[in-house]
Amino acid sequence: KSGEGRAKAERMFGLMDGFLKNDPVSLQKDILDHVEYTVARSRFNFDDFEAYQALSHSVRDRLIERWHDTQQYFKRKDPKRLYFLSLEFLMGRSLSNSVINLGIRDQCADALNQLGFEFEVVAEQEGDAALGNGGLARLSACQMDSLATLDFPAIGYGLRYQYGLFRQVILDGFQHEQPDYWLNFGNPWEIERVHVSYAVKFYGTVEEEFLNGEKCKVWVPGEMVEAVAYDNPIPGYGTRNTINLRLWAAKPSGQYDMESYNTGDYINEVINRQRAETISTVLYPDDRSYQGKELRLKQQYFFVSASLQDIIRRFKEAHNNFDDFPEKVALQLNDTHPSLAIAEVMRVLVDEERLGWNRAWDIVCTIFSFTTHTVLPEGLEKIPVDLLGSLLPRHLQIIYEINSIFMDELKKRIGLDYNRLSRMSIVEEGAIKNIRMANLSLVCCHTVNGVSRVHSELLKTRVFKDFYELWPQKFQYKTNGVTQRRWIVVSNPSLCALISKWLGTEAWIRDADLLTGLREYAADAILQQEWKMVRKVNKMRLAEYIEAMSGVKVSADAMFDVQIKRIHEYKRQLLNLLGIIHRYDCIKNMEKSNRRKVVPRVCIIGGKAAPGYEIAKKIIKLCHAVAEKINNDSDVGDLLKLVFFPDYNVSVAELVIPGSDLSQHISTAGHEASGTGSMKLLMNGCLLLATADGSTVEIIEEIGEDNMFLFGAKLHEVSALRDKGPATKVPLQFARVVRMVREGYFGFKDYFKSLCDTLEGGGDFYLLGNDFGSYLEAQAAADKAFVDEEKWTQMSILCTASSGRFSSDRTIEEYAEKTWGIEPCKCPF
Ligand code: GPV
Repeated sequence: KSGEGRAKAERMFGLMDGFLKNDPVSLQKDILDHVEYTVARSRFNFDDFEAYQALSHSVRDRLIERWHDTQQYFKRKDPKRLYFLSLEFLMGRSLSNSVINLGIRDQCADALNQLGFEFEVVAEQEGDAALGNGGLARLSACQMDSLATLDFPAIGYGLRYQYGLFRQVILDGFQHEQPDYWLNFGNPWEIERVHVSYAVKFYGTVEEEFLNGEKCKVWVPGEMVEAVAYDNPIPGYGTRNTINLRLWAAKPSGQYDMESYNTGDYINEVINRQRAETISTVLYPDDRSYQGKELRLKQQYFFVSASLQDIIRRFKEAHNNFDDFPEKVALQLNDTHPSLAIAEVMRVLVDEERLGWNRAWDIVCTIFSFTTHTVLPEGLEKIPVDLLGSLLPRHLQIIYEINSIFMDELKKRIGLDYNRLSRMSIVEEGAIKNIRMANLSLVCCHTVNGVSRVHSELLKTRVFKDFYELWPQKFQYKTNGVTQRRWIVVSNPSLCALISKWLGTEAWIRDADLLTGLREYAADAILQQEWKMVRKVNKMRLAEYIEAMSGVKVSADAMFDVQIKRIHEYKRQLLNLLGIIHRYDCIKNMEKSNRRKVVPRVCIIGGKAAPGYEIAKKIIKLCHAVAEKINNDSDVGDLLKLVFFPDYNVSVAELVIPGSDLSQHISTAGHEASGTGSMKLLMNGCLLLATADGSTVEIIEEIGEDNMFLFGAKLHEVSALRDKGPATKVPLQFARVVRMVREGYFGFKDYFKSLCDTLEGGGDFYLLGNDFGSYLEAQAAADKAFVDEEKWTQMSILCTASSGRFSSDRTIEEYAEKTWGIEPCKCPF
C-alpha cells in the first residue's frame, strides 16, 4: 500500500512539475494551441477577438490550476468558511485583472507582441460581465478580490443571469434600454459544472405526516427546477489562492413527471419545462429593491436554495453533527435579497434533518450576518404574504412561527406597547399583508452592518431604532472599500508605476496603508511634474474617447469634472446640471474681456436610469438638451463643454476615473449610505466636490477639508429645512436657472415641466434650492484652486496618499475579525 501511495505521490509530483509555465515562449505556445483547438482558427490567421479568446483560455488554464489547489487545500484544512450570498456581482472584464493578479501581465504582453498583437487592444475585445446594477454589486466584486488576496476561505454565491444590466442607448437624448445578451460571444471565465446541480422546489402544499411516531411537516412541491453551477475563479494578488464565485443557472428539472407525459401532449410539456430557465434569464434593473414581483422572489429562493444545498452537502462530507455547523459556516447576506436563506436553513434543519425547532433556531442565530446598503425606509424589501404563501408555503409557516415566538419574547421585554410591537413585527398588517425582510434579518442575524459610520448611526437612531434599543450589541459598521488592484493597478498602470517608484516598493498593492508614504513627497517638484504628466496622458486618452463617442472635441487642458453613478434624484445630477446652466448663463452674460478668467471645464455625466424611473429619465434628457445648446454655442467655445457618457459601466469607469480632475458626490445629506465611486476617484488623485454624506464624512477625516470642496446642508439640518418648507434660503440664481428650463430655453418645455415641479412650489424634497448657493461657492473654489497648478497637484497627490483606508482589504479584514470569525487559509506551493 505504501509503495502505491509513494508512486501516486511521485506521479503527483510529476504533475506538479508539469504545471503550466509562465514565460512568454510557453504562453505563446499555449495561445497558439488555443487558437487552433479552442477557437478553431488557423494559427496563421486570427484577429484581435480571436487572440482575446485564445489568451483568455490560456489564462483560464492557469487559473484552474490554482483554483484546484486552493479548493483541495481548503478541503483538507476544513476551516470555517465564509459564504457570501449576493444577488448581484458587477465583475466587469476579467482578462487584465486576472493576468495582473496572476503576475503574468508582462509575459502575456510579450507573447502577444511577437504574434503581432497588442495587449491593450486584445483586452478591449472583452465585454463586461454586468450581473448587477450599481454600487452594491460592484462592492461585492471588490470584496471577492480582497477575500482572495487576503487568503480567506470564502465562496461567493449568486445568479448567472443570461441578460446582465441593460445596455443604455441614447436616441435624441432619450434613454432606451437594450438587452445585454452577454454570453453571445462565449465566456471563458466560467466553468460549467454539469454534475453540480440541485433540484429547487416551488409552490405546492404542506402536509403533516407521522415519522417514527413524531408529527412533522412535509412540503410537497408543485414545481421543480434544476440549478446548475457555473464556477468563476477569482484569483488573489500575490498569492496562489484562487477562490470560487459559484453562479447558478436554471435548467428544466431532470425529474420527469410520468403522468403528464402520458397525456400525449409531449411538445407542450417540453415547452412548459423549458420555461424553468426564465428564472435566471434577466437581472432586475432597479438599483433599489423591487417589490411584489413573483419572478424576483423566485430568483431569490432559487439561488438561496441551491447555495444552501451546496453548503450543507460540503459540511456533511466532513461532519455528522450539526452542532459543529456554526464552527464551520458563516453566512453573509448582502442586503436582504438573500434573506429567505434564514427560513430555508430552519426548514432544512427542522423538516429534513429533524433537529427540533429550538436546536435549529440556536444554530440559525449564530451563523447569519447581514449588511444593509440603504438609509431609506422605503428601500427595505417587503414580500406580500399571499405571494410568499403560494410560492413557498412552508417558508411562510416558518416565518410566522419565528415571528410569533419573537413577539411573545418581545412582549415580555417591553410590555404591551402595541405601536412598537407592530413596528417590529416581521409581518406587516394592513390591506396587503407583507413580510418585512429586514425585520426577519434583524431578528435572526447575530450582526447587522452598515456601510459607513454615518449610515450606521442612522440605522441606530432612525431606520432600526426599535431594534437597536432591544439589541445594541448586534449593530456594527464596516465602511466600504474598493480594491486598489482593479482601480489603480489595472486601470491606471502609469500611476501605479509612479507610486511604486516613489514608495520604492510594490507592497502597497497588498497593503494600501503604505500609500501614506506619498505624503512626504507631495510638495516635491519632481514628483509633481511626473504626477502631472501621468494625469495629462490619461486625460488625453479620455479626450480622444470623448471625441470618438460624441463628436465633441475637448481640450485636455480644461478641468475634467465628472459625475458617474446611477441616476437618482437623491444623488442630485439635477443640481449638477443646474450648476452647469448657471455657468453657461454667466459666461454668456460676461464682458468679453472677462472670459479670459474663466477656467475651462469639461463636464462629464454618466449613469443609467432604472427603466421605470421617469424623473431620472428626464434628467438624462435634460443633460442632452443642455449639452446640445452649450456645445454648439461658438460664443462659449472651449470654456464649457458637457458630455453624457452613454452606457456607463465598469469598463467606462476604468477609462474615466484616471482622467478626472474633479468628481462630484453631491447627494442630500443623509441619503447615500456610503458611496464607493468617490473612493476610486480619490485613489486616482481626483479631487472631490461633495456633501458631508455617507463615507465622504470619513474621507474628510483622512484628507482634511482643505483638500476638497465641501458644501451643502449638514445631516442634522436636513429635516428642519424640509419642515420649514420651500424658499427659505433659495438664491435668486436658482430661480433663474429653473425658469430657463421651465420656459423652454433648452426646448422640450412640456416634457421638463414635471422635472421643474419637483423643485418648486413646495417640492424640492432633496433641497437643491437650499444647497445651490453653497454649491456654486464650492465650484468657484474649485476653479480658483485649479489655476494654481502646483497646489492642485499637491492636493491630488495627498488624495491618493490618503486613500489607503478605503481599500476593500481593510473592510474585509474587519468583517473577518468582527463579524464572520474566519481566518486566512493560505494555500502553500
Ligand atoms: I439598497 N446601493 C446600491 O447600489 N443598490 C441598492 O439596491 C442599494 C444600495 C448602494 C448604495 O446606494 C451606496 O451608497 C453604497 O455605497 C453601495 O450600495 C454599497 O454599499
